[in-house]
Amino acid sequence: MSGPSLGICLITGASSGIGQTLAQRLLGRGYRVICLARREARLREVFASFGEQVYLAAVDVANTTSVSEFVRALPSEWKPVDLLVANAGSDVGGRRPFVDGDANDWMSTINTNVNGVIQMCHAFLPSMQQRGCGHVVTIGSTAGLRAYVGGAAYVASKHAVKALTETLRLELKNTAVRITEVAPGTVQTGFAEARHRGDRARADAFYAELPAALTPDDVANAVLFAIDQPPHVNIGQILITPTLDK
Ligand code: 8X3
Repeated sequence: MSGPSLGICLITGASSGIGQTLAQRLLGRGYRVICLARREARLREVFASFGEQVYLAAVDVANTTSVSEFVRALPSEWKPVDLLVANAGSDVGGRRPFVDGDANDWMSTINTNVNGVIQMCHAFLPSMQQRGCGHVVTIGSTAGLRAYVGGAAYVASKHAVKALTETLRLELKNTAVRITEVAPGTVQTGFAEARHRGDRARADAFYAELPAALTPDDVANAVLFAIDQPPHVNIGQILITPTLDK
């Protein structure tokens, strides 16, 4: 992906937060970007000014039918994806003790955060391997490195993202396809509000408790650093935390 050729990127969870910021940064560099999210109206609003440089699609990465229909409908000129960023993630109903939460919420988190990554990698890695190029970036979390009380499914899901990324790295050994996990600490986005089902006050209180949080641009910087390396350099993992919360 590095060098002069401007390829095709695909970002899941592109309608807000890290995904939106990263998509805009890549578009600003001239890449063509496939932006996926569940909220089609929001995608259209955010990326209205980018015309044919973007391909927008309403996709729920946790849903096998949704993903397979998207892949089938993707026009051939958009199919050779050079950079896949498996960013979509959620923690709806999280940050509470396991037994107090709803088992459906825990399973939904696993579906989005783990099965979503599996589906996207499974759909786009074969073409990268055949073409002998490409880069997969998974968005993990510090929750993939250490557990915390109230993390239940989210911690499990991000440990799985880390493990999946490491395994794929081994399986992609001796290919030119690169794979990177970017693992941020808390990033201030709409993530906490979604976790609390639109309770803005709870979300604001969560971020207010932290000495500082990361911004989506901080995470985008890490992704860009990984893809900007020369082709023989694979950045395996980037851990980013707020300086005051190391
Ligand atoms: C980090 C999630 O809970 O710190 O991936 O916002 S949280």
